[in-house]
Amino acid sequence: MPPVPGPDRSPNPTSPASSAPAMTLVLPTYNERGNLAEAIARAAKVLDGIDWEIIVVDDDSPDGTADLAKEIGAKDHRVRCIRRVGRRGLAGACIEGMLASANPIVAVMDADLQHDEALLPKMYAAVAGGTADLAIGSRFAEGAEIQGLSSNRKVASGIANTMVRALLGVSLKDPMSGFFMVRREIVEEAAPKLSNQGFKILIDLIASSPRKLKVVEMPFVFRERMSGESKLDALVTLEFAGLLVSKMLGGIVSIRFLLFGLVGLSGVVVHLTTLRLGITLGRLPFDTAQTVATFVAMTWNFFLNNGLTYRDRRLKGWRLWRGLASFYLVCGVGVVANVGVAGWLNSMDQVWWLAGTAGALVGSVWNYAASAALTWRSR
Ligand SMILES: Nc1nc2c(ncn2[C@@H]2O[C@H](COP(=O)(O)OP(=O)(O)O)[C@@H](O)[C@H]2O)c(=O)[nH]1
Ligand SMILES: [Mg+2]
Repeated sequence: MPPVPGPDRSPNPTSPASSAPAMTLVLPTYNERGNLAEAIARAAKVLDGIDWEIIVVDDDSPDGTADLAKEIGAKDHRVRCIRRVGRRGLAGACIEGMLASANPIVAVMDADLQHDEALLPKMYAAVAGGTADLAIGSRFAEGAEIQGLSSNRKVASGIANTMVRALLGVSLKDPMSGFFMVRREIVEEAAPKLSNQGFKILIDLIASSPRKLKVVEMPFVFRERMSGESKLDALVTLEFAGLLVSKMLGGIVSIRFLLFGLVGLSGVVVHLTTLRLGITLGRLPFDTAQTVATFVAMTWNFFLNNGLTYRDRRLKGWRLWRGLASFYLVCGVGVVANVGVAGWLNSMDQVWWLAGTAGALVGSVWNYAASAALTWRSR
């Protein structure tokens, strides 16, 4: 019987010829079945001569991207796949992939062939050679180009870029690139502060890093997507605004809490509108109208939080209805806390609006904490 070939590991990491540091390339995927094999083949080709591995981080794509990744991995052990079930999110996927690496250098690249893999060896040379801690594939540096981006997204991207640069005081041309290579140590250091939510990992990494990083930007041509569609939508933009505010506040307040607060404010508007309609149009007595308005607002908050604040853990099917019931329960207790605190402060001769606000704040914090633990607890 012929000997079974071992995993293809070229060059042999134990051979003296390869004292150069090994590199892990993370490919986050969601429904990239049509692109993944080509992306891996192209990366493998340009990385020839470097000791590399690829980690595909797939969020249980319905198109079976993870199966394909594992088929490829069965033939080439340098390719691995993390299949995440019940979770969604690009930033979280990138972090998880990088933290699964044991190599001194890690990189992230889109799997849809929009990023030019030819940049990888240059990034590697900069990071492995010590000229940079972080090498960024830049869509906006001198010589770069973006193919086929709609003019809407060009404008949106430009505005977001300017905002980020101003708010975070970075001078990068493309702080929101999803294509970069970095010493793993830097990711490990920043990891506890990184936000799993949202789309923008690079800017978070830079903002969360405790030290000043040596950064190089390398221009490339951002190609059009080969197959499938973009997962970036309006909600991503909102999440991104949340990330900016959260970072500006020094990371004390999470994106989730900010979004939860935003939803809560919209709930107040819904409550007051319903109350007014109930009294004027419905001719309901105040107490009845108030009860109806409370339930309408709670239901509104629940569905909005489920779609936005917790969209990475969105409840579906029977879990949705169980979640709604637990949310009513949580908010019910929240009202008691709210009224209790407000009444107590008011009775101590505090200003009425201060007492009211403090009560509402305590109620909101309770609602947030309790619904995180009960309604949207991670599975
Ligand atoms: N694991 C994971 N990957 C994602 C998710 N959303 C997007 N991706 C991947 O991230 C990369 C960039 O996403 P894409 O939708 O092309 O963003 P765009 O290029 O900015 O339009 C692609 O490889 C996607 O498959 C997600 O929720 N989870
Ligand atoms: Mg893309």
